[in-house]
Amino acid sequence: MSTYLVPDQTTCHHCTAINGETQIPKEEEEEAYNKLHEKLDGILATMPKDKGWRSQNIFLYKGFWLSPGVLKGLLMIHDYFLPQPTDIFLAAFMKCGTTWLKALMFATANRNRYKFSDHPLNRTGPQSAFPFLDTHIYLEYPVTKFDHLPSPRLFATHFAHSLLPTSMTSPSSTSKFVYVCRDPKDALISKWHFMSKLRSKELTPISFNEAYDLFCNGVSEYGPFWDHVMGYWKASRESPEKILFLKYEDMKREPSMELKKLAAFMGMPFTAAEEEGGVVEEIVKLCSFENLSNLQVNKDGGGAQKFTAQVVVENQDFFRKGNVGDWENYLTEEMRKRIDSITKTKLKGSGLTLGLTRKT
Ligand code: PAP
Repeated sequence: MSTYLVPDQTTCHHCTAINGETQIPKEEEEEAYNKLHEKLDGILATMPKDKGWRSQNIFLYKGFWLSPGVLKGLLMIHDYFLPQPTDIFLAAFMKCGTTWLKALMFATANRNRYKFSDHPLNRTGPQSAFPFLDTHIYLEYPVTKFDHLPSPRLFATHFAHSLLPTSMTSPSSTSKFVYVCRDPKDALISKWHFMSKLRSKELTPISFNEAYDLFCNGVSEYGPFWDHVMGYWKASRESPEKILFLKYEDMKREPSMELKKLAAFMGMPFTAAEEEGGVVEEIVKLCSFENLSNLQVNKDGGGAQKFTAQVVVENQDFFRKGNVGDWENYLTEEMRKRIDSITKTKLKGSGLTLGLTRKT
C-alpha cells in the first residue's frame, strides 16, 4: 500500500499519511488496462534487449534502457496522468540526488506548516514525502490519480525528458522540473552498489567491471546516462523558467545557496525574515545526509518502500556515503580516463561540464 506524507490542511505541525487515492475500476477502465498490457507485451517482444542490473533484461525504448516495470509506468503516465499547472517534478538519473532533493523540496514547500523540532521527515524519511511517478502510478489497481495531494503536487521521476508526455514537458505548460545530476563516475559507483543489493539472488551477480562496461556503453536502467543529462540540460537552456538544473557537487559545496535557488524556482523564495531567522540553515540541516541517514526510519529494519509488487527497497539502502569523489576508490586511471572522455565528447559544445575534475 503506498502512503505519502499529506500535509494536514487545517492543523499546523501535524501530518497525516493517507493512501494514494484510487478509483474503483469501471468496465472500460479495466478493458483499457488490459489493452495496455497487450501493448506492453507487443513492445517488449520487438525491442532490443540487453542485460539488466537488477532484473534479467532491460529494453531499449525510444533511445533509453528501461525495465518492463517502468515501461509499464511510462505507458500509464502517457495514458492516464493529468498534470496540474502547479505540479513540480523532481527528475534525475538514478543515484544522482533524488532522496536529498525529495527532502529539500518537501521541507521547503511545507516550511510554514511544521516545526523543525518535530518535523515529519524525521519520522518518515524523505522517501515517503512524495510519489515516485514511474511506478506509483500503478501500484494500486488500476491507476493512482494523486488527486488528494495538495498543491503544489510534488512527484519524482527517473524518466528521460524526451520520454515524458508533452503535457508535462511542453514549455507552454506551467508545471516545473527540478533536475539534479552528478558526476557520472559517482553515479556509477552508487548505482552498482544499490542495484547489486536489489539484484535477484537467482541471477549471477554483476561484477563491478561488467557494470562499468555496461554503463560506459549506455546500457543501464534509464540510461544512457549522458543522453539523460543532455535532454534535461538542453530543455533547461531553452526554458530556464520551467527546468532548474542542479548539480549534486554544487549542493554539497554550497547547500544554502543551492537551496535558495531551489526555493525561488519553486515560487517560494525565502523572505529576508526567514533568512535572518535561520530557516535556510534549518532546512539544510534537516535534509543533510548526517541527519537523514541516522534516523531510526532509515536504519536497518526501520522502513521500506514498495515500488512494485516485486521491488521493495529498505530505506537504509538510499543512504550509503553521500560523498563527492568516491569513484577514486573504485576506478583505475584508465577507467577514469575512458569515462571522462565519454563525458567530454557527449557534452561537447553544450556549455555543461560534469565530473571532469578531481575530488572537490
Ligand atoms: P535513487 O536514484 O535510488 O532515488 P538517489 O537518492 O538519487 O537514489 O541517490 C542516492 C545517493 O545519494 C547515495 O549516494 P552514494 O551511494 O554515493 O553514497 C546516497 O548516499 C546519497 N544521498 C542520500 N541522501 C543524501 C543526502 N541527504 N545528502 C547527500 N547525499 C545523499
